Amino acid sequence: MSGCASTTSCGTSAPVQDPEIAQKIANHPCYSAEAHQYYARMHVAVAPGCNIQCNFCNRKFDCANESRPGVTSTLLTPEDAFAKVKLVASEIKQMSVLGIAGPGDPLANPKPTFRTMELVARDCPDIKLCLSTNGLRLPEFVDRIADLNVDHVTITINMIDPEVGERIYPWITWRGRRYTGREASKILSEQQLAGLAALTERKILCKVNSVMIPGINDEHLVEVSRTVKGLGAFLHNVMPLVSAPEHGTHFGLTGQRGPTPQELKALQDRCEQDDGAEMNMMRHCRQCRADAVGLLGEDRGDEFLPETFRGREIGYDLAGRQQAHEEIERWRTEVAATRQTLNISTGARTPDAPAAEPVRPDEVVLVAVATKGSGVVNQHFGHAGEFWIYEGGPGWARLVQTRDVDRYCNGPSDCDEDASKLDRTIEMLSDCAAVLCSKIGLGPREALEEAGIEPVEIYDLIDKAVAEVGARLVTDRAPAEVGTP
Ligand code: CLF
Ligand code: SF4
Repeated sequence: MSGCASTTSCGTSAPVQDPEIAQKIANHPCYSAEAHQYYARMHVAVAPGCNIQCNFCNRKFDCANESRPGVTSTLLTPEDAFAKVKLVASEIKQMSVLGIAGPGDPLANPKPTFRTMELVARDCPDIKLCLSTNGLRLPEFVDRIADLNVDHVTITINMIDPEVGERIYPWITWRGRRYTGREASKILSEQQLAGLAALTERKILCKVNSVMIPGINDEHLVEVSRTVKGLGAFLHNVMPLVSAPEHGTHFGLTGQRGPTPQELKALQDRCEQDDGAEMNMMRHCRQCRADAVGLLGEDRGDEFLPETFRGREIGYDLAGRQQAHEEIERWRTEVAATRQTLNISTGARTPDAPAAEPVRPDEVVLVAVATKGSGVVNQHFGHAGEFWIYEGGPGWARLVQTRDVDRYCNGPSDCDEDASKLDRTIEMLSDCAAVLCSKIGLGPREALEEAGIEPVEIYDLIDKAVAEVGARLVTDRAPAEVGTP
């Protein structure tokens, strides 16, 4: 599990000692940062409508409470979605979770949402069901969710104070009436919190998503974190507002900016520190689209267009999937054993080491990693579309963020030539002490060095490489340069 900045606790502190919870998160890529290196999710876009209006949303696009703004998913019927799930399950065997996250609000479209889940639950017993909602209608569907064995529910809670809420939500539609202003936010908040409490009472694992909107709810989100933790939420995912005029949203058109990666990390750190909410924080969200397919950092949706599954008879290879998962688990066990031998902590109490108490060293540096997954530094610097940002230090390798960049190299013809892309990548990594990648060209190597970021060519386990390079850099650097990044 991702996420701790405090010295003693982590993204999965007390709750993961419960074996039942450890089991639930073990192969869920969003609820466990470690699992997201190995397991994939898929979404099916079966829920078009929404019952509220967020100022960061334009209905032409997917729900921005769970998705990257500005992308539009193709809508499916439950039957088509079911066929797609079976096809993806046989092609991408590490796909372990089906999420319904839009493109509107799943619970504003209960029929297609639950029909899809019923079909999948019937024929695909090893797929976890996951749901993401704005929460307005959550209390009325809690029993249905429990009956379907939906084990993971995400509720987007951007405020608990209607005064803050009225700057985010212009209106809601509830029980056939439209509400505006503070009254709208009051109803929304009450419903969200009541739904959360009812779910956690039934031992359904809940994650809360919050969109960080600087100047509107950024300070307030620590209080949100504290409140949802009190109601039993397992994980808090603070995501950055992504706001551009071309998205046509209220915030985009009025110039409301999103946070920088550094501002986002600072808020996430506050939420989990002792003087904040001491909440488990998710650090590896990719704000994926409502029809996303694949590992969190990738989107293989183009391989599964409707013509590949519509009207086809598709079987379900349960035995083949189980075998693939067993292989993944064997590799994870090996990686965990290496960590243990080298005495490296990822800051998490993992299911395989539930009793370990992670202790963050006093001095750490940030290290960026280029990876295609599987726990290994295995990507060329120029091929990376994102970097994973780790805290590295003696015996410490903790994932704290992922950052998108423009792929620098798109093949031999334009590799190492786009200086502006390289400049932007270096700016994005400016607070990192080193970049770990399997290969790097001369141009970017020199540019990184000039910016004071050490390029390290390496092909090894991420945790091992981050801890080793981090330990060396902490020792090499002057005391004034290290500390909490
Ligand atoms: Fe999908 Fe969401 Fe379930 Fe994950 S996504 S419904 S909990 S299976 Fe994950 Fe994607 Fe972030 Fe969501 S990375 S946007 S948190
Ligand atoms: Fe848009 Fe999602 Fe908000 Fe509905 S809940 S208005 S779909 S961002």
